[in-house]
Amino acid sequence: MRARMSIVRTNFQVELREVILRDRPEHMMEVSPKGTVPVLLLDGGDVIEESLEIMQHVLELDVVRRRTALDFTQR
Ligand SMILES: N[C@@H](CCC(=O)N[C@@H](CS)C(=O)NCC(=O)O)C(=O)O
Repeated sequence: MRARMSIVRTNFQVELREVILRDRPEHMMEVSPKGTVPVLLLDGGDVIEESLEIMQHVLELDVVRRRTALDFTQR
């Protein structure tokens, strides 16, 4: 839930896939053999498998994005 909340809060675009845990999709198991949710597959192929780490990653990206926007408005 916290991972999803951070994504909603920051408005990052993701492709959200609901998973039925008793019938895990093959692709999910390929990228994350651990088989737990949430799991975030990044554009570059890296995988984040812990909700706390997903949240931290998303919030850090948001800080960078905000700083960049601020720099731009100050020019
Ligand atoms: N520490 C993990 C826990 C993840 C976790 O246990 N997720 C549950 C669903 S909420 C799960 O995938 N369970 C797999 C199972 O029950 O087989 C995190 O916060 O990301």
